[in-house]
Amino acid sequence: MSSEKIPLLKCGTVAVIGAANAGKSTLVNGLVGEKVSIVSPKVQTTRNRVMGIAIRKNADYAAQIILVDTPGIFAPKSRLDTAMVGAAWAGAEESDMIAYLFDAKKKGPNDGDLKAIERLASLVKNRPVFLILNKIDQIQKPKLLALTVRLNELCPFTATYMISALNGDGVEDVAKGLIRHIPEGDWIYDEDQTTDMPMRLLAAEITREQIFRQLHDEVPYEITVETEKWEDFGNGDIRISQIIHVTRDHLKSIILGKGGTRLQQIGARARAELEEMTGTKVHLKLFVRVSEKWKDDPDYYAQWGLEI
Ligand SMILES: Nc1nc2c(ncn2[C@@H]2O[C@H](COP(=O)(O)OP(=O)(O)OP(=O)(O)O)[C@@H](O)[C@H]2O)c(=O)[nH]1
Ligand SMILES: [Mg+2]
Repeated sequence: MSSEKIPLLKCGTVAVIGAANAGKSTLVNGLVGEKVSIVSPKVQTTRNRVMGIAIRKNADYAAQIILVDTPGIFAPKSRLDTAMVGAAWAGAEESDMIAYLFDAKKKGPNDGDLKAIERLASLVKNRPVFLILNKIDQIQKPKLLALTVRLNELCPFTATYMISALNGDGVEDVAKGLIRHIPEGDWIYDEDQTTDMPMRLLAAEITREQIFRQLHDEVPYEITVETEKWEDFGNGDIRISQIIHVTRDHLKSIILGKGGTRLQQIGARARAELEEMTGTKVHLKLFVRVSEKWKDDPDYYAQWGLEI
């Protein structure tokens, strides 16, 4: 008989929450090892719950970490904001564990952070909550220690980690820490699955990311992207048609740019990324349409599982 030990199966959900721009999506992508959630230097990039699946195996365990990336927690003003913040807290409350990301570059917790931490102090009573100080590539050690003490006074966090989601520093320690607390149990998803997001939505997100990266001021917040058609040709080529919905007419010309050059650049970058993701040739067609009320359209919220 073989004396080889069978690794313990583990599987659980981890909600990744924190203020807008803390680096939540960057961390989720880093743990998954693939881009499942879009990232930009602007706040409120993530608008819905995005699932990313990370797998770690060794002689002792085979763990499936189901990460739920969430929109940033902030004081909501509009209907879309309220739905986004609601989705973030719902993610936290439904998960086995919580990873609370804090941008260590900040002077300290602001009013919004204090409110969030207060809520976490009650959630930590029945599940592990990790404090993850992010962006340590830009900060001095003594400041990190002071911040750790201050935040742990406000909430008895299960553990504190200091990481750079951007360069990967400390990210594997977070993975190990999560696995320690993750329940034993069968895997829920196939080994090769990295997200539950349908390709049509993921493709729309890739284009939306380019708009967040290439356009300024209010423009990214006034758009949404919809994949209208996804056609597979027998030879492996894919044709994707997407509509960029804008709330006002003047935004259309901003997105198009002089002679359509801005839209071309958005399309070129998004296409390159889609080709990398799908491993095939992609033809991407982008249209801009004025849809004044997309933010009030129940279908918009429904496709993302958001409630209004
Ligand atoms: N220097 C530095 N920048 C980082 C780090 N992690 C993330 N960033 C940057 O911070 C910005 C925001 O990152 P995201 O991952 O989009 O942040 P988020 O928390 O998901 O933001 P929302 O979805 O808007 O709530 C991006 O420009 C990232 O490149 C880090 O460890 N160090
Ligand atoms: Mg995000």
